[in-house]
Amino acid sequence: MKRLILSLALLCATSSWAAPDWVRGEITKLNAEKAQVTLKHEASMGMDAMTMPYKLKNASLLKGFKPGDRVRFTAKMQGEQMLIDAMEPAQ
Ligand SMILES: [Cu+2]
Repeated sequence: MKRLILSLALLCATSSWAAPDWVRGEITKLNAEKAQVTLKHEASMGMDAMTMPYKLKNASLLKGFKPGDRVRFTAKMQGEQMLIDAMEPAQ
């Protein structure tokens, strides 16, 4: 499972991620204790639409969100994984 998560993260690590841009998605799972969120994101910046887990820069970014919420977020590579540094409600 860890291997799968890692390869998904690397799949996202295209050069276009160097300049963070807002991506739209929907929360499918969240875990405040682990500062982790699973997002079903749209096709964007060379990535296909997919559902994948992300680490958050700060667990407080999850405040007020629940599964099913539509959000937009920015993320960048931090070591071997994607790290969300901003997330906000979206229509
Ligand atoms: Cu992805």
